[in-house]
Amino acid sequence: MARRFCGYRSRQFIRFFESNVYFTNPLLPDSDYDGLNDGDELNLYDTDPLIFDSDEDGIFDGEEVLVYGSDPNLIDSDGDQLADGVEVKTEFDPTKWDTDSDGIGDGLEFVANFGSESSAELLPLGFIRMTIEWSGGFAIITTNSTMLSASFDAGKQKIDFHIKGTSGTNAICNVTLLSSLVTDPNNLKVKIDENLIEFSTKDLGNMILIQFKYSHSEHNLSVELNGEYSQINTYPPLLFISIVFFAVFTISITKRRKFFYAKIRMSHIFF
Ligand SMILES: [Ca+2]
Ligand SMILES: [Ca+2]
Ligand SMILES: [Ca+2]
Ligand SMILES: [Ca+2]
Repeated sequence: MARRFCGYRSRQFIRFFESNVYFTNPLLPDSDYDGLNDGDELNLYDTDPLIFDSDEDGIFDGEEVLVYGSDPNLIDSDGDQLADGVEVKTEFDPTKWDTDSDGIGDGLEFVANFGSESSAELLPLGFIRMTIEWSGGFAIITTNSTMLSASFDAGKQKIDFHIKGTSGTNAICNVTLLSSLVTDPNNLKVKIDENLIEFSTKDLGNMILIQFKYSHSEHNLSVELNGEYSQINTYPPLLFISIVFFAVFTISITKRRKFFYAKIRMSHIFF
């Protein structure tokens, strides 16, 4: 009876302590639902039991400790200049400075894959927002896919990116661009592995939003803005007009010649 009383008192004490000192929920083992118990967060990992991502790098404390082995209190666990969350969504190891052991750090590899002016941040629900820049423009790509590379082809006026994700799962991608980069929205094309797919656009004033969906596996995506594709579209009408003009001109000359020769022959007959 005394033990039960002590147990009851100690539970009351712990609940009081949780509610008034740590402000955790005394009725929940994991107040912030990040996969780590409140006690372990306080005593083992020194993380905040009320914040699911203590270092704000985009990965829950529980995932950092139990899945990736990264430091839940450090944005960049391996010191390679890439935040742990960005590493996970760009297929680097957040615990290795040089994931593929080729002597080039992940930070530099990231620049090689996405360009020196690119940046990335992790958003809720496993989305990544990547900004790639080039001379005269930029694109913001937001997707739940893992991004492996992205670049802008100035000659073909298209953005290419290589993505992957768990096979069969649904993927969403939004690409936001300056409207001035798109001469005619009707010339926009979105391709997945060189096949055209449906997309929608939204006018955001000086920006245009291009949205499309696909099913995950590993894909090459491209968003074609204008460039050679608009030229190809405008070339056939110009060619057609040129051919018609040439045909009319040739017929006209031929008729004139015939008329001229006929006139000569007629003049021979009459004179
Ligand atoms: Ca927790
Ligand atoms: Ca974190
Ligand atoms: Ca890192
Ligand atoms: Ca490397």
